[in-house]
Amino acid sequence: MTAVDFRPPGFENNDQKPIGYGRMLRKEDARFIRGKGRYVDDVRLPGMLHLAILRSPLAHARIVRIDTSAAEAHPKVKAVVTGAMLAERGLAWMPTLAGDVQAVLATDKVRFQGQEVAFVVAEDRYAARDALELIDVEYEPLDPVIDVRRALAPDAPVIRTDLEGKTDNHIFDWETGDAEETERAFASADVVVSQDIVYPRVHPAPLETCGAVADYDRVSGKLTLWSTTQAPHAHRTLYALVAGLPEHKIRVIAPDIGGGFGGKVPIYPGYVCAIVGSMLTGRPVKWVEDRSENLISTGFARDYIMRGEIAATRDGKILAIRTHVLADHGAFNAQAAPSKYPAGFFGVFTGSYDLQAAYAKVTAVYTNKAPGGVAYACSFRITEAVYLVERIVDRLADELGMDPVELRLKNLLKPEQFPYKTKTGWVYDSGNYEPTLRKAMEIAGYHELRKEQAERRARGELMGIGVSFFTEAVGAGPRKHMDILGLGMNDGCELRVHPTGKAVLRLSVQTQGQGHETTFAQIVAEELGIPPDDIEVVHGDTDQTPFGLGTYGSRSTPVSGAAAALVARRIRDKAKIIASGMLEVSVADLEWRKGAFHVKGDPTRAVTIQDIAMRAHGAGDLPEGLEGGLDAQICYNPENLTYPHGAYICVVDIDPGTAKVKVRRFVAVDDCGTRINPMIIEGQVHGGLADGVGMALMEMIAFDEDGNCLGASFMDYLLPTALEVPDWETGYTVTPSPHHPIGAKGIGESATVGSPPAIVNAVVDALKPFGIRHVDMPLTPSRVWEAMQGRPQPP
Ligand code: MCN
Ligand code: CUN
Repeated sequence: MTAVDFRPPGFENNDQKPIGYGRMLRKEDARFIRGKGRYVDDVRLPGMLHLAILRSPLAHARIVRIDTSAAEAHPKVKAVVTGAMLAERGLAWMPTLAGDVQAVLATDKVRFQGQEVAFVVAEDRYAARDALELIDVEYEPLDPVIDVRRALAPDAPVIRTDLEGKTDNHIFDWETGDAEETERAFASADVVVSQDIVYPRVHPAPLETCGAVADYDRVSGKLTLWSTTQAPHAHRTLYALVAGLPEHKIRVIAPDIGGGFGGKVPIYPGYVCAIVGSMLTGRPVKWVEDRSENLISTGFARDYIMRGEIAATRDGKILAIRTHVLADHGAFNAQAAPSKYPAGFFGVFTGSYDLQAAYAKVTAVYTNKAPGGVAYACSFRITEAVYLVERIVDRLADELGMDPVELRLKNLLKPEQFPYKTKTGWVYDSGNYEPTLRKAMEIAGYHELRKEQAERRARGELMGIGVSFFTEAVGAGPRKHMDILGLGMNDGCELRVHPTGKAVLRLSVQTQGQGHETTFAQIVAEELGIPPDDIEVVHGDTDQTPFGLGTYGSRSTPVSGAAAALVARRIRDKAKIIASGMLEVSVADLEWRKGAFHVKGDPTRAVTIQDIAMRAHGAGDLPEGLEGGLDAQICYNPENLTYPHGAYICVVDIDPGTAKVKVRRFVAVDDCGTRINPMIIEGQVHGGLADGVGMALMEMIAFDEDGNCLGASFMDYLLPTALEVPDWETGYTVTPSPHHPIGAKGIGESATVGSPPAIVNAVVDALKPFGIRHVDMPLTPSRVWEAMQGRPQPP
């Protein structure tokens, strides 16, 4: 056996390693670009029936009577189910991931427009939809609570009359930091700035809406559920608890997912309806919602009304930050955040700055709107936190007459402060902030831009430059601090190396477009020297993968990525013992290089991982006490979150005649530690920046005073297209995570988190000549125009 100079295909002519190799194409794209992806709606089973859901036209009403007889008489209808029927079986309510309950089908009242009231199972999708129109529901309209500020008024109608003893719409108060210390810092400050800031309700709006195919086998008692889920294992346990079925009788399959963005973390009534439909009819049942249903009923994002306050010295040293938030959770508290974090990770609102004190209070309330709250690349509400801090830091710069970059540079945490414990108890693992901001300034040509702005201003043109700097916290666990409904946030991972040295990696996380089949193969390739193409990544099927909590909060790389590296190292440890036997040297005389164990000091003697795999499974002897095979399994419990950071600079021009904002340039410098696949990272960042342009300039789920959703189609809910976004200018720095085995931090939500404040800061900067200090998102032409006219904004 001689040593091969291992380089995976495509790497032969360079010294690149599997990790960090820039041109490693995505393995999954072979099927996507040929139209061979398999989504839930592509699942077609023999005898499959179709389910459609009747939704409430009213935001708040008592259900007086439901007459389903005409629908039942429809020749193609197999079943019509109401909340009352579910209630008889104890299935009318289901637990939410936040520990609340949510109606599967309304029984007593409807609580938001679009709420599920009844469902029909029919021979085809059209018949199911037609039959919905034959269901006659008599509603007694109730006063809707739409404005979150009104929800807490003593005379506000109580929405959750189903909860025993509930006499108001209050959900929780959550506090963090030290109120008194913060008050002292504010009292000692030269300058205090406060600002009311609204982060509007938005929607992740993935291309693929939610759906499920349920197939309950009455003979075996096994339920198979194909569903649009970001967390197959967690969902399975919830179904087990609701349906009283053992977990091994439930198989949850998440096939290809056409975008999740957090909207596919919650369990929706539609999934449960599909299961009930299949159990009732004994046939497979498909439910796929349409675009309007998705926009009005599945998990929204944000809806935080924030008051931010910042205290500083006259020369620009930030002393403290304080905030009070009113959080609109809709009719059911169904946000998906770790149990001990009812406001998600909003506690990182102190951002990237060295402060003396901080305090936040979040008050969450019920309103007659759709449930949700944690979605749209939010990193568990860090989007809201970063927007708050980056807006008030800009307000402070304005108040002090300082350049926003100078103010940030003066207050950013210093590299020697890491690991840094924030005033609200988060331990930032690593960071080196100033070079990241300097790099963004260099790419942007910041000082020249300021000169150009001055010249344009003199000519009456409206040009703005906006900066944001963010620190994220991604990769939930560890399990002792973080769980979802009692399920600890750690991830299983299994690796099997076959006799020929090919491998199968089984993951508990679930890709929705992030390219896991490629990047996780790269991690194992790096650790074991097996080419990425020889490593199959299996995920999204509870029968085929070990238990774990799923993909959201950019936790896949920090948690499952670490698990993949460590499970590969476990195999390598065993391989080393086998190699010592094969080479007849002691383990201490071996060194690992490029996919092979080499005898130290003798370049001619080595065995590759493939040689070792064959020996592990082969007929030859293995060292004393060693079992055959080359498989390993792990359950990785992260020590801490990872804390990526980034510096963004945006340049906008505003048409003084129409108030239309154009994003002229956008510079994004991200630091996600060790970069596994630079091309995929770039794609993640580009997508998140486009999200940011959408939220900053056009996206909002609005309601009229009766609670009618005004964003129920893409005519009303605007998404950015290639026309509205500039050519992104990206850069990066690398500050590895000290506790992650390969130093990687998450990246999947960074750009969505970091970009909205940069854009809004740029627009407000452009509007400075008008004396404008803040405009709430979305910065549509009409809002900007109103602000330019000095008219107050809509609440
Ligand atoms: N990556 C890398 N090097 C790093 C970090 C990440 O190469 N240092 C790669 C990863 O290996 C992975 C991708 O970048 O292929 C994203 O990794 P990570 O940051 O771990 O995020 P997740 O895989 O956990 O994805 C979740 C995140 C979230 S929470 C939302 S919301 C979001 C996002 O991903 N939804 C998306 N990006 C999305 N991208 C697509 N296409 N579709 C979605 O639904
Ligand atoms: Cu908050 S959206 Mo992502 O965590 O699935």
